[in-house]
Amino acid sequence: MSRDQLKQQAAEKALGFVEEGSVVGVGTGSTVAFFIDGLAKMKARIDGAVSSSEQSTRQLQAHGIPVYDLNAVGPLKLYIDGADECDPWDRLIKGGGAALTREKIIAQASETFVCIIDPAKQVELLGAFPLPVEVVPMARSLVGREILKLDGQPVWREGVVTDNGGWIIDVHGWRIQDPVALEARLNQIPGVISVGLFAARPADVVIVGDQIRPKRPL
Ligand code: ABF
Repeated sequence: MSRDQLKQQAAEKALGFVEEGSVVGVGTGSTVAFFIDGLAKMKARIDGAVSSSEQSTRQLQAHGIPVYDLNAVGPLKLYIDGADECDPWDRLIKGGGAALTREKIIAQASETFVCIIDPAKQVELLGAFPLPVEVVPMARSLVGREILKLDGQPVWREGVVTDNGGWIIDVHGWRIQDPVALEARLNQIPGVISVGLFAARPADVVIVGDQIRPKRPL
């Protein structure tokens, strides 16, 4: 089975979590694109969506699914999104698509975060995928220097401007033993908008292909 087929399987399985009449939190990326296509087939049974990116908003609206501002709908029951890496405790690296800040906001606002991935995203230790950090543009060099002090290698994703007007630094070279601590540490650097580690608030459910994956006890 191809990677795309495995992504599509995970996306279709996630449709089973969608409740009648609800507003669904929707992430970003190629796996989520399959989910949005599936959601379109049941659009008469949902109220609408909150979207984590302009890209997903366009796809949702093209299917005629209403997209709401998060402020207008309050806490959500469900958020569905992909990831770049997922460890055995459902902690994630996200942000390869540069949508991490809105993704993090919606994840925090949601009761259940269902992460949909293909098997290649599963790792024992986070960090082989460079960790995205969104920064206020004027803080790029400052944040880069702070990351160097933590033995990371910051690489500016030049030319990319996020939906929030931020810039992205991808941090190479980390093998992340304590993702909760690193997330908290990076969040303290002035100019950091958000960090692509979803460890303090990990996924609640991870679907790999067509399987709901059991979480390893901490
Ligand atoms: C978003 O899309 C991200 O946070 C992550 O970077 C990416 C995963 O993309 P894909 O599903 O295309 O592999 O959810």
